[in-house]
Amino acid sequence: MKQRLGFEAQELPPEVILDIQNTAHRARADILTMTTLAKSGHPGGSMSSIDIYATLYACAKVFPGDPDREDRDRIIVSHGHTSPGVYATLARCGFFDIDDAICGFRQAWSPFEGHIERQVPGVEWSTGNLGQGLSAGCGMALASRLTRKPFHVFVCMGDGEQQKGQVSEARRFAVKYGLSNLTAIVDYNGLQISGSIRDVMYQDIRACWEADGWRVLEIDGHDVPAIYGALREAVHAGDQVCILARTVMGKGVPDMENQARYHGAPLDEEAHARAMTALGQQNRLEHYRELRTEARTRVPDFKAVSPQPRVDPGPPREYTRDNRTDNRSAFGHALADIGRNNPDVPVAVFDCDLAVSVKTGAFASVRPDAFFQAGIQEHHAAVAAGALATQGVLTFWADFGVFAAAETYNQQRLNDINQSNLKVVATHCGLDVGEDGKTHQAIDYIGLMRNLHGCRVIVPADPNETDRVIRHIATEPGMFFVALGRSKLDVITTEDGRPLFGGDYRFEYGKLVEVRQGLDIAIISTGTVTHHAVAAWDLLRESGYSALLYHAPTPLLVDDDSLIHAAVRGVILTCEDHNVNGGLGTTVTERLQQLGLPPTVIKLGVRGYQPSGPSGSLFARAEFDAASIAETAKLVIERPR
Ligand SMILES: Cc1ncc(C[n+]2csc(CCOP(=O)(O)OP(=O)(O)O)c2C)c(N)n1
Repeated sequence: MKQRLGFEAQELPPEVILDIQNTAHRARADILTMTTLAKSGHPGGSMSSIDIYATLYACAKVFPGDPDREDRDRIIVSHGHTSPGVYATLARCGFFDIDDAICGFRQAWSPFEGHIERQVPGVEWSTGNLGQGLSAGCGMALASRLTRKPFHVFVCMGDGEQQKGQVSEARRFAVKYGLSNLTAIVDYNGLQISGSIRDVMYQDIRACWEADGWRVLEIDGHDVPAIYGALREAVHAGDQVCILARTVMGKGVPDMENQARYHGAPLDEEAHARAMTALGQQNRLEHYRELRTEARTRVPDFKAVSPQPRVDPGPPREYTRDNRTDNRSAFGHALADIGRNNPDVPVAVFDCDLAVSVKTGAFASVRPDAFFQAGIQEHHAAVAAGALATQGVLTFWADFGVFAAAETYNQQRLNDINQSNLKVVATHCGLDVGEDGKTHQAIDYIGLMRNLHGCRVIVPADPNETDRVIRHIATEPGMFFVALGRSKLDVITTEDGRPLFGGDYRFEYGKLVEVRQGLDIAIISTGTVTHHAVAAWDLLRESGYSALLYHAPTPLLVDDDSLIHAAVRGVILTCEDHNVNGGLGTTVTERLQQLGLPPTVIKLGVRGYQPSGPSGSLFARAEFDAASIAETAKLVIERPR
């Protein structure tokens, strides 16, 4: 199919309309062959969306020969299960060979996964978990503004998908920030897996979009000139437009039309043959079955890119005994410094109605245009920020730990899958949240984030380390989760009173930091608990014992040299303001096992939800305050071995 590159023309010339219609027609056969060959997939919605896809990919500014061109329009398909339709259209537009898509669909050796994947040229965002695409679209629409690269963002969605709450979060955000370069297109086929969208969960889709401030255009979603006309109007409008495209599930094959069962079921081979006849297309099932073995050897070699801009982190701030503060304030100051030092670099900070507590206010004053208040819409904020962070914008999202991890775990998982460079800064983590009580105790974030293969977790000890960590992650591509507590803290010092994380200290991911030396036992602590571990070390010394104390800022990775040095003491005490399962203690135990080292690990940490109260008393209750650490260490040292 020929590319049009833009929506300038008032109308499409007849030969272009015919070209698009032919593409959609051939793509229908591709969809059916792909799904029948794979014996799975979602043909019904693919066929209702296909005229939209064919028109959109033909006319938007996308470049099959250069899929990552910076000024391309972004097309996000939020109902990622319509992958057969997306792959067929992209192939027919020249992004890759249709044979590869048909043969490789849902095969482990190929990128053509069951739900669309960013590794496929032309796919902007991996989706499948419904309801997230519009948020990703908001992030990309913001990227256009912040990077000053004019492009349009189109988000295709299902109608059943409209039931997800995150869709309305994204709608409101788009209106608030005037994202007129964002257009939504809903495939309004009236069906979802369990039947009619009316019966499954009634919703007045048009009214919902309008209530949130969008203008709605209703069209026949199989009429190419009408689709073009609506897209053209939306692209040139100065407001947010949603195109409700009335379609028919399974469109084109009479046996499939309006049948919810074909939402997620392929045709069997006989029905496939009948469908090819109905479509007037050659039945090439056998051909493709044979081609599969050969196709396996020519998987397209394409890697999605997620650029992160270079920033000058600026000189670190140094906190001393005289300026006692909390880690979150140190984060806020470092963030404001980065914003101030890099006026020409696209940066963004997202907040969910907690700026005062998470300390992003200073940044907001320095760079008001780069500060995005998403309201109490964490699912949306996580994805919008995550998508923005794949587009050359240094992006931070700060929130309470309980919302940044547990509340939005699936969104973070998709950010990870999409190779986002998002920097999540989670404050009020652990029992250090204090008086807020159980619902606000983020005591599982290390355990959760350890499942994300690309996300690095950092838990700094004091304001100096926090400052260095924030400047470090601003210069490092990739996704980070930085966990901070709530309390005001003294600066951790060396034995002779110098700030431990000041001077020429350089943060290094995975490296344990030696805080104190000693022989009788090794203590490894993370985050703010290191303060208590230092105090415990003093108590032990008063009792005539000596402990080796390491601080572990990266609880998912501990370096072997330090671990071996600790292991020589025979017993390692791990201390963390986190569930004892899944946190630092787990990492240490596992690594020792892998190294074949015998020492006993005693894990101090959270063993159950705690009540609300001052964090010091909660630490004592959970038995990882200074006195408890020292007491446990003494018992272990004095135990006959
Ligand atoms: C968050 C989430 N919940 C459930 C599913 C499982 N699921 C896949 S498709 C689908 C129905 C989608 O309906 P619709 O958006 O109307 O798409 P269509 O049936 O038109 O293809 C469901 C529930 C999912 N993928 N994501």
